[in-house]
Amino acid sequence: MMRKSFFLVLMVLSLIVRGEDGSRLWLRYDPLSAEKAAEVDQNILHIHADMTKPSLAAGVEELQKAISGFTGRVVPHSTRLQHRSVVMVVGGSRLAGRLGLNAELQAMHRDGFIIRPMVRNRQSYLVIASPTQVGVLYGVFHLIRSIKIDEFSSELTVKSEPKFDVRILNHWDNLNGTVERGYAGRSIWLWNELPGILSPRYKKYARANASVGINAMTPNNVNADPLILSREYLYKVQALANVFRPYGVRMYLSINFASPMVLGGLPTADPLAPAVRQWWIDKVNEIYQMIPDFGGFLVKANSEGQPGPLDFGRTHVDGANMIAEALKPHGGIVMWRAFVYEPDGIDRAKEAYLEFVPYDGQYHPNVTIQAKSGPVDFQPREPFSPIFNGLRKTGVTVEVQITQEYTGWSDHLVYLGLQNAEMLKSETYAFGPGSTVARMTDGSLIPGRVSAFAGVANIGQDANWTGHHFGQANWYAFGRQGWDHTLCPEKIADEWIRQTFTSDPAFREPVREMMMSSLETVIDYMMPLGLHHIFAWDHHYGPEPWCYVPGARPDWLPRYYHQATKEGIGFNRTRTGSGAVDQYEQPLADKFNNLETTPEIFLLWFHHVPWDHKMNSGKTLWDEMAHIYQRGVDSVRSFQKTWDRMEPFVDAERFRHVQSRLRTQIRSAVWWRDAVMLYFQTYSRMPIPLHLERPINDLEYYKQIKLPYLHHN
Ligand code: BDP
Repeated sequence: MMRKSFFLVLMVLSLIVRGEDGSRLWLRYDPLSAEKAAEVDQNILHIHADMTKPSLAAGVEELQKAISGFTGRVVPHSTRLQHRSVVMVVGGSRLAGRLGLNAELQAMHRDGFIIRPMVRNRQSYLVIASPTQVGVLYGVFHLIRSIKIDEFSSELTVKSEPKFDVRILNHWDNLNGTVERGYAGRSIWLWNELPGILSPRYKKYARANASVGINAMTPNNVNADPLILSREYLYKVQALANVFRPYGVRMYLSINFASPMVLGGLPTADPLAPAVRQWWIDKVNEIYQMIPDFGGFLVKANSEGQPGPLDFGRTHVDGANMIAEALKPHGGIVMWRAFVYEPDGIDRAKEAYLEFVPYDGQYHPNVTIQAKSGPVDFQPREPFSPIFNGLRKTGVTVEVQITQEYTGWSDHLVYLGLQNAEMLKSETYAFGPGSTVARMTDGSLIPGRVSAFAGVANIGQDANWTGHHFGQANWYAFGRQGWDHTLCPEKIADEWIRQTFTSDPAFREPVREMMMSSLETVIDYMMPLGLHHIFAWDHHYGPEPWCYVPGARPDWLPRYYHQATKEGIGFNRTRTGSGAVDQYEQPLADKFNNLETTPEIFLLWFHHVPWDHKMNSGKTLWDEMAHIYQRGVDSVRSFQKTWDRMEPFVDAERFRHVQSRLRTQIRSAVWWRDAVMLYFQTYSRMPIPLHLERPINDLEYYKQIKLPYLHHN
């Protein structure tokens, strides 16, 4: 009793001192209820693991930390197997043999794990076993999560294997410390201090990733500075890789295709030039000497001004395969981005497909074509990119954005687990029904290729890592979905809430509901019914459907996408327009080609529609738009009410932070509604239905707004 209350006082004191700044993410190991603590106390008395294995040592450290936080008891590590131990077992070891686990482990994915109660010589253990050390660590995190979300018991039995092999975060961080499209402060990589000083955040970062199964990362922007491949920077990269290694997070790098010229002083970067090929081979060898488990390269080539093989009269295949050949002897891969939009000039949404699909089958097996989930650019809602049904003999990777470039930065509460799930579940029909985007990319339907899931990170130096406390959920969900894309986003949100805040249903249920409606909400007040890219120039935060910048590429301007006229609005991608519908498989192509069968959520993506077109609701298109924008605003209002009711359940610091962000969100939502409706009204010349809220400023006011908020870094 004495001991317990002393412990509680200590915990409370430490909370007061530390404050609740969100820095612990979902890995908050606070005291459990007496009943739950007793269950843990009874079942986990010792931990047994081979401490010479770094990932197992990390697992022991984590479990000890968690249990001491949960129950106040330090669980000793024991070199002997003892009754009621957690036993960590790696496939192929003597211990695995003694426990009879080797055959089963051999048949498993290398990152997979088993958690199983076992009884030997009248002693009972909770075994966590995997073919690899890192897999055991994943099992440890699973066990800790089970405790937090009330799924733990002495009978806990789990067998879990990841769906994607490579689950990778792409940081768009520049070497000067800024972050492209980052809204959580400056870069966490302190390049100037590296390799000598290792910020404690690096290990915390790796731990957080391991806890959700993320096993790879690129630290630098896809608009890559060639300097990253210099010897000087490789030492820095090596230092980071060493910190990440025990947590199974492998280092990859974004590279600049012209590096052989800029760094190597060659006159060309032509992928067929022998000197260039040799330069890459030498560079790759140098990297593997320093980082033996290096993962490979991410390449943005011939896109938005980046150099690439096309500059030398070669193809993407030539470029990707040259680099793949340099990496192959070491087991490395090339993640070659498909975010290109040059050739056709009629419809940007068609271009990645046109540029990559004709070469299907020609890429080496260690190349994966990394394509954004939608055909344009991480919009609040897009249909899936047809490249996922076009490439059938090539490894393809879905790239999603975790950072909220197009969904309100870190100011708006938007749960992107929903957006990922919508994309991954989309039916492509490439090999008939069941050919979802997830199955086209996870190796199930195109075996023998790289299987990967990539996300553009939302992490920065902010104390809470992601700017918005709810941005953490997007990092969390990305990892969980990379591990298992069949997990329901609602379950993921629920897990995250319970670990990050509380399991109390009076908090958990309303907050989960808020998260579950948050994606539809942002779509409603930004770009409903298939509207897309009517964002303001460059910053992509607010609306600017009128935007015109002299000399700018037409496909960087909103009018290109909304095509509003006095008659109607929307991009005609049917057979009478750009014909993009025919990049989809049947029956989708016909379905999208026909106004009547196109789902209304994609209406203006595929069709140019008269303002008085009759919608399913019976309203005209114009009235429907007005209602939907209002619905988005109303929904943010309801988020505010929900959150204010949550005050008793949350620490003051996080409560106020989220409350303040919701206030920003409602102001932005009203801004979006008014600006977009007033602007399109100049075309439709129809009234905003009188029972809806009236605009609070006139159009001229909104047109004056330029970057109203400072950049976040
Ligand atoms: C766009 C971003 C730009 C990125 C580009 C990319 O606005 O900053 O460099 O995507 O993905 O959405 O390469």
